[in-house]
Parts: sequence; structure tokens; C-alpha cells
Amino acid sequence: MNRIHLSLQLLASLCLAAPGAVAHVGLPAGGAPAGSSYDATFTVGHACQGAQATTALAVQLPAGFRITEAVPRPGWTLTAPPAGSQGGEVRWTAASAASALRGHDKGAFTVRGVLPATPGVLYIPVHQVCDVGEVRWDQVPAAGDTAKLARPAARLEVLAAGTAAVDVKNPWVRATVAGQGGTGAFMTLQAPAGARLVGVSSPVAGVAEVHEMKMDGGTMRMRPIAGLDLPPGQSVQLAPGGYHVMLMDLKEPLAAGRSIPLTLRFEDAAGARTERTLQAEVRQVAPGGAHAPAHQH
Ligand SMILES: [Cu+2]
Repeated sequence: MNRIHLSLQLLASLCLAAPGAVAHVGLPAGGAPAGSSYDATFTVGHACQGAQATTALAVQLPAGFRITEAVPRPGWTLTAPPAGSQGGEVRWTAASAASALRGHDKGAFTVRGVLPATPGVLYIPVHQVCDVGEVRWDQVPAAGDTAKLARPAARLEVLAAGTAAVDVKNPWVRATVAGQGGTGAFMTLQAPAGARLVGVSSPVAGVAEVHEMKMDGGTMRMRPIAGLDLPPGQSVQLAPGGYHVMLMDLKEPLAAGRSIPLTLRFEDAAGARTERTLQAEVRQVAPGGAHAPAHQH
């Protein structure tokens, strides 16, 4: 196996950008396995527009989700369907103005239950009531439509067995020119329950590895690592100048604009293996230009 150790002069330090835009009322991205016990924790980021506080939250449980219990909040009254049932509404209501969720305070509202046995995507409408006004988070994207919705319903990906509960945002691969043997792939990973990235493969590369950048005698070098830990709920960025996926022994030049498949392999704390296959767009430079690419000399 030919290992490539290139020394890179870094023109940009690793930029710790904020994770992708978060829906105003939503569930953690990344999904959860079909048939598993799941704590659906809805996060409220702020009150309705022009309002001072969130005073009630109602969640419409989707068919296929079997509720175990809704978690009470101190100072809020709670109504919920009986344990073991499907559908219906869970509603938390602030008992007084003092216990309402103020302004930009973040609040967590949890419904415990069991996910459907069949993989798919659940859209869960949430009704946010404020001291002034209300918002119905109930928009569901049309098939194939990636446009941003103003009031998206909470989204939960119910995963097939073997699929990793890991959210992959903005995956991209740096374009190559003819004769170039290797390139980098970059993305932001987040695992709600934690995971470890232990391997990568792609049909366009003979060899794919997870690399880190490290100072070595005054020179920044990259080298393969056995695994990359994804702490629960934390965004881990693979970016130029930092951790990255190294694609080597490329079978063809990668032109900007096309997409290539990448399969990421993960391991959980118990050693169970899962994977996730995604399409990464080939780009000339980092998106937005905010993260200047590392230049090779
Ligand atoms: Cu590398």
C-alpha cells in the first residue's frame, strides 16, 4: 500500500465554523435505528417572532412511534397520550409567566418511545405558542426539493439496521487534475449518541484513509489515524488543514461539479459496526471561500 506523506504549507488555520443552521424547533440530526427506544428531545431555540417567551409546546406524535412517556418540566403542566399508544398530542404548558421559556433561552422537551420497525423519515409537527403569537412548525419538504422551509416540521430519520446514526453535512472533495494521484474529502460529522469513524472507501480510489495533520519538526504533515472519535452531539469538522479523508490511487481525474460516492464506516462504544454511504460533490475550493484551502507546494 503506498502511503503518501505530503508536507503542506498551511495558509489558513483550521476554522471552527458554527455547525449548520439549526431548525428553530427540531430533533438532533443523525437519526436513530428502526425499532429502537428513542428519546425524542425537541429543542426550542427562541420565542416566536416579536414575542417575549414560549408559553406552550405541543408535539403531534406520528403513526408508528409508540410513546413510553413524556418527560415533565418543572413549572409546566403536561398532557400526553397513554403509554403504549400511537399518534395523539403531547403538550407542555407553562403554569405561570415565570416558568415560561424566555427569549433566546434554549429549552428541551422530551418524549420517550419506540421507533417504527420500518426505516424511513418521520416528520413531526410541533406547535409553539408564545405570549404573543404562535408558530406551527409543520412544513414537510416535497420529494426532491432541497429548498429551505420557513417553518419545517421536526425531522427524524429512522435508520435501517447497519446504517450509522451519524449526520453528515456539506461533504465535498477537492477537484484533481490529470495525473494527480490523491486528494482530500471534507465534511462535518455529528453523532447524537457518539461514534468513531474507523474507515472509508470510495469506488474512485484504490486506497482511502482518515488522516490528521500534525506538526513534525516544524513542518505540518499528514498521517493516517486508526479512528476519529465523534463525541455525542458534538460537531467534528473534517476540513483543509485538519482532519480529512485522503483518497489515493485515484482511478480517474475528479472534475469539479460531479459527485462521488463515499462510504464511511463507524464503530460504537460496544464495538458494533455501522456505515453510511453518501455523495460528495467535487469542488475546486472550499464553499463560501471562508475556509481557505490548504495550498500544496
Ligand atoms: Cu492526507
